[in-house]
Amino acid sequence: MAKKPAKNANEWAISDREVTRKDFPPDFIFGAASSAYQVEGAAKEGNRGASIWDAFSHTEGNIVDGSNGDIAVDQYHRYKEDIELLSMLGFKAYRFSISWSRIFPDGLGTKVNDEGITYYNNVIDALLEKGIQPWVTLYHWDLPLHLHESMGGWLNKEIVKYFTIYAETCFENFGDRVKNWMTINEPLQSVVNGYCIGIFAPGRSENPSTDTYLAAHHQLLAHASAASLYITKYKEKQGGQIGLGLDCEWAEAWSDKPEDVSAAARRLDFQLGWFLDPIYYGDYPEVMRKKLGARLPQFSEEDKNLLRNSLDYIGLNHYTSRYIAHSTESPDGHEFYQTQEVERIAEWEGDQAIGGKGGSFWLYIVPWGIRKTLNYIAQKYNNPPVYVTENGVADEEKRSAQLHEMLDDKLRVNYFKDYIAQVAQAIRDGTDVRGYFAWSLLDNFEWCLGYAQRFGLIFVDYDNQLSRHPKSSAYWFMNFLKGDKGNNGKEE
Ligand code: GBH
Repeated sequence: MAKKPAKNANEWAISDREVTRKDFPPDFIFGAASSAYQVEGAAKEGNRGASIWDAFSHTEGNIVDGSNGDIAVDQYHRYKEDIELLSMLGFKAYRFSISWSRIFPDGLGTKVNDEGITYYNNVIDALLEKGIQPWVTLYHWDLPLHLHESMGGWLNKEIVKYFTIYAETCFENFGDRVKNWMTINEPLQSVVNGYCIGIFAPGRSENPSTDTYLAAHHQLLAHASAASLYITKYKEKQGGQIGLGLDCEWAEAWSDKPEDVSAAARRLDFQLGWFLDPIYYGDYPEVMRKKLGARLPQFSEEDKNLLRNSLDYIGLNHYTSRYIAHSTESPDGHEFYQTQEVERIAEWEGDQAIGGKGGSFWLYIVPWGIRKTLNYIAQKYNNPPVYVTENGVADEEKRSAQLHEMLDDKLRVNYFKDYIAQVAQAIRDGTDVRGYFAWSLLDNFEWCLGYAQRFGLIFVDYDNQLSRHPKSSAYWFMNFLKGDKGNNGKEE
């Protein structure tokens, strides 16, 4: 790319003063997030069954540093210490996921594993004791291995039934205390990386042009089935809410040319519309239907009814943004972008980029992108309640760094300040954003990238018994949240 975007993103820069807790309504909820396979460890304890991530990470060549989540950061044994840290920092919510194969080791839903129930009961009770709301994700990518091996996992429609049994078991056992549920985290990442590119479990890329859309279709139906069950049978009694977690990069048109403008719109349809249009408008976005034809599965009338109103809120996971240009060539090099006919541009002309570089090759720091994404959701889907359920950045790689250097994470402090200021701005713009979760409480197992990518507010010393050390960003949150009464009442 030898040209510059016509638009100057800096027009979206806002105020020079630092964001404060008072820029948000008193009942706005601030929390930190994690997921089971990334933090729990204890892979063979508590009668837990294997998941597709155990199999995938134990296959040579799949994880950059050859690691796996067998021990992870051992939250299974250290949850009390971690909850103590959350409380010290002043967070009022903790988003974590339940490992399906701890509840049903083979996924089949015939016999509940009591040890799994006990573990999550302990976590939930320990959180509530500290006045921290448990935000529970039912599926954060760790499908019981048996469901994959015996029936094809997400490629088989039967999975909807098993997911619903598992979800109901969770509502029944935990719903007296858990008031905030998320069915599935980032279906897009799990199907594109798992069934198209093959860099996530289950590591398939054999039929990218069909499997990807089929797996997503079944995740949507599983969401709809579990969420409508909750809404009709549990919501009133238990007084909670249920949502779906979607990841979205902001797509800024590369130029004002109509083909770039429509490429950017298409990109958003392939990220968010893929999952939200069926829920809000009863079918996949028109542009997906046109480009994918018969490769895109169809919804029955019954599916459509279940999907409609299957959400109390949208969980938005947002990290970064890209310029989007029209392209039939797919320099990104794979099926998924080829079908969309888009090119994602982060850097051009050698020295120009959409934003500063975070510690991961894929993450550019573009604070205004979160405001635009939130405003886009409000405008396109009639201003639904949204929680930012993940936002964060990895540390810069510092190979021989001393502990004190790793703890002084200025890059992350600035990232949070700037992104959170843009969330406040989105609220002033009129969007219904109700909460924000930092990813992640602790450094953890970053999927195919292993342990080298550290997203934590709290440093985990992998060379020293997994000891926990809050980084500057953790203390930034502590100051920011001072005096936060959370959902319990008025601000001081
Ligand atoms: C989220 O995914 C996940 O929900 C969370 O579990 C994860 O830890 C967090 O973000 C940070 O990544 O191109 O081969 O390097 C966000 C989507 C998926 C984007 C992985 C970056 C890198 C895969 N991320 N992807 S690769």
